[in-house]
Amino acid sequence: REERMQWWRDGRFGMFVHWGLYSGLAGTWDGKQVGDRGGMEWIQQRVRADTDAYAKAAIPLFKPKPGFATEWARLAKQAGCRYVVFTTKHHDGFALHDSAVSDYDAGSTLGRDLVREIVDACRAEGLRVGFYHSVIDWHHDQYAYANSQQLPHPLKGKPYPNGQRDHAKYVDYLHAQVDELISNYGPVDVMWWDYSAIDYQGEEAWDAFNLMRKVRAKQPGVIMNNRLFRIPEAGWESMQMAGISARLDPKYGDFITPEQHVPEEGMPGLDWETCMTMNTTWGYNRHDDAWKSPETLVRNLVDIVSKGGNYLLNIGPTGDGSVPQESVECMKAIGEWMDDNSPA
Ligand code: FUL
Repeated sequence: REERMQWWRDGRFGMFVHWGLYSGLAGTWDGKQVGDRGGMEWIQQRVRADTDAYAKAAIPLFKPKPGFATEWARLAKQAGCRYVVFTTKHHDGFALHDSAVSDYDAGSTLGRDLVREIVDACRAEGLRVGFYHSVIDWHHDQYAYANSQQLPHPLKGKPYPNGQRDHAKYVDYLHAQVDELISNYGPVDVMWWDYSAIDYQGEEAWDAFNLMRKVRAKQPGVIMNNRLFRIPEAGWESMQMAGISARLDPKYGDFITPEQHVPEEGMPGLDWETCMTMNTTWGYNRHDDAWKSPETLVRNLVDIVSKGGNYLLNIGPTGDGSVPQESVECMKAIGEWMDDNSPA
């Protein structure tokens, strides 16, 4: 474990990318602005759309331009990132690779394998690559989920709030797609799982230990986060609360993932990575103008690194894969700061 963590501990700074069907919708539904704050990768939920209505509206707006991935990879490189973690599938269920087990994917709808394009572009810049993969899936017909449920516990009223489901079928599907991802794209450096509900997690929900075992069998060097589990032993509270002292039994993952905050005292003795947005959304929202300044982002980076953590800073490209200008400027400013402050 020490050995496989080394590049990541040394790397310190990574670029997160949230990109999928929601990116094209850009925070607008049915001609109306959905909101100017919060995670717009959840737009399907926010407007309570079913997967068909969502797909119908979003697919025509998701039009990746040629070479988009090279732009991302160069930006990450220029900013001083050592790795890129991107959404292979978010909660909406749309997969960016060419999947044999689904037609809700880039292969079937666009005739492209966007995971391959992104992986190739990152490797060309010498960056390590991680897959964010959602275990939540609002598309799969055997996934137990109800659109009318209150956030943030989509599975309240489980086991089958939306009618009897054969959950084992969803688990097979999840494992099959993950197998494609770990088999067909060369070395995968990080598996970034996302995420488990309080009463729906781990073994019961995802056959999680098996899933982790299968990934490790094909990718011996991979490191994985802790989000298949939502228990104290897996450092769960650290996701939402600042300043708590977390635990992480390595059987639940290699690192802890505080979201949108920096633990006050760091997490002594543990591997942790703060993931953060540059405005308030992960997936692109053209109405969100709450951008952090480059100074704030540099200060966060310094703060995190001085406390022994990693910083995974998010960009939310638009439906054609362009990076918002504000994000480009922030990333470049961080890169300049790095250049000015690294040993010659
Ligand atoms: C959360 C997700 O629900 C958000 O949409 C985002 O992906 C964030 C990094 O993790 O749990």
